[in-house]
Amino acid sequence: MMCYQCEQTKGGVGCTEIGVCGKTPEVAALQDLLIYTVKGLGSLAHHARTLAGLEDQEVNTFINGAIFSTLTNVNFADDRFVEFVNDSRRLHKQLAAKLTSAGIYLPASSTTPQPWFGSMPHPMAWNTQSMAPRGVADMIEVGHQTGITVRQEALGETLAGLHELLMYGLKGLAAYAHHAEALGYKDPAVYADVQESLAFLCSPEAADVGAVLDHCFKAGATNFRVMEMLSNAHTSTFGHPVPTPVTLNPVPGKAILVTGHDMHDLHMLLEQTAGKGINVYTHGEMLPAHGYPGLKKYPHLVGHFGGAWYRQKIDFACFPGAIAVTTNCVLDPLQAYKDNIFTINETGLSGVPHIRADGSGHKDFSAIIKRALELPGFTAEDVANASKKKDVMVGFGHNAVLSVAPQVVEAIQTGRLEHIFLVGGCDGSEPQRKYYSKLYQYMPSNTMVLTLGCGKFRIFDQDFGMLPGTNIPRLLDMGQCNDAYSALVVATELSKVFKTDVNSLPLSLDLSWFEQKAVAVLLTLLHLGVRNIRLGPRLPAFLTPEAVSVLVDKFNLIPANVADPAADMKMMM
Ligand code: SF4
Ligand code: SF3
Repeated sequence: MMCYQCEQTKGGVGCTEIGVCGKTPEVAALQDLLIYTVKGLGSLAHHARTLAGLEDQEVNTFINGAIFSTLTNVNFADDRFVEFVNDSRRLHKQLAAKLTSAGIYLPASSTTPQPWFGSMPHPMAWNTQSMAPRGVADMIEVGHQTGITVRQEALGETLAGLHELLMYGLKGLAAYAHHAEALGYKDPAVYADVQESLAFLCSPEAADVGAVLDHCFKAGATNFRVMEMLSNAHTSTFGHPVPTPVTLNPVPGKAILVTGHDMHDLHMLLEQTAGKGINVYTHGEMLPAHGYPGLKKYPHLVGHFGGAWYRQKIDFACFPGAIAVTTNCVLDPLQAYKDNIFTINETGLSGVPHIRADGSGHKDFSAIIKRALELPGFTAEDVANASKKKDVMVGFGHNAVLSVAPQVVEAIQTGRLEHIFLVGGCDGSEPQRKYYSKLYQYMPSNTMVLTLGCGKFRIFDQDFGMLPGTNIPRLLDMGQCNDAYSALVVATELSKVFKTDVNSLPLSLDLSWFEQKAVAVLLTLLHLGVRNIRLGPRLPAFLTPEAVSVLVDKFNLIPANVADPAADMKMMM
């Protein structure tokens, strides 16, 4: 195997024997094969749209979901990938038949093999081969021929890495689009953009560095629209987030812990648990849910339990109830809680029950509820013995922040607010990430910090006090990683007030990245022309020094100085 799609990749180079995340070489091969086959299906869907105006919603939904399943820490179940690959080939044949019956035939050149597929044919040709493998072992063998190393051999490391940059950006945006779709929000242009990029990656044009970079920034543009769509999906369904204190202290009673990003699942679970004497807690990226009026109205959404995703083996092992995993990040479970955990949507773990939606999108969570009722939950004694923690605040989406914008503007104009930091992105277990914890210690008291993503867990329970002379907290959490959209809305509004551009505001972006959603957000920022972004704790392994230098020259992208956060702070001020 060879995988370098996330920040924690082995030695900052690549996971080759087993993933640091726990991904086995077998699952890695199946994921590579899935991406290969989806490139073929995406190409066909792109041709069907452009040549015949043919739109296939089943294919559109499938492509985004399948891509999402290969994100870091989403799915480790080999049987699910076999199913995805078979579905991709089935949908390909189905769509090809529709084209044929419409009298549309693709030119033979559309399936010309590209050198970066090595000994494999063009993915569109493979998808229609009748003798293609069906069993797990066969698929793993073929999957080994579709990995990154083949592209590196044909394209060189820089261009192969840029192909991956585009693919990872697509993974992030497909995941966000899939969340929005769960709430009934879709944009035909987003499917079209994803599939055009998949077709591009199978075309001779993808041998050109400039063309690949253009597609990367185009993916950033698409992701901006997707984050906006997801933000609208959340706020139209659940209302705009409002500042809300959230307790970190459990309460006595049966319990379910909900982790991941999918608020639609949390909502369905809250509906199905209402009146059953079960308390629901958020974990990880689900914390911002407490700020949404349409979710906080449920009295049995009682609080938040645990920290960032990488602590889940500790948090889940001591949670006395059932655990529902809606999206990333999920890790191979410990025996201590394997019987209590359930995966939903694109997530998957071998040997763990998985809950699917029925034809109408409804998910039956009765198995989770049954397990929660079997388990002890928090006893009065547990609660009495637990150390008491202070509440944390959530709910500072763009609506809430813009409602205090006049005070923020006045504070900037009078010098009471000297600088705003946006410290957004992912968290992780590596020691270098202490940089982010330390960075906050050097922030002068006349500064504010906006957080988003699971990176917030570095400081979410610390008291930063109020901005001098105001009733505005210095620490404002804007939400999940996709709420980078909210941060951009606020930055754009501030730049209008000050009649300047975002790059000239007293604002610094210090981003922590881990997985491919963060790659999509980074591409969006670059597409919008945001400069001087700090990125850490390490630069992506898939970008060679040559590729990094392009981004440094064009956008002044700055590697975070993880060894010296004080120096970084000085530079940002
Ligand atoms: Fe390694 Fe990250 Fe790939 Fe997992 S997802 S195999 S940790 S690079
Ligand atoms: Fe975190 Fe997995 Fe990226 Fe959504 S939950 S920010 S790492």
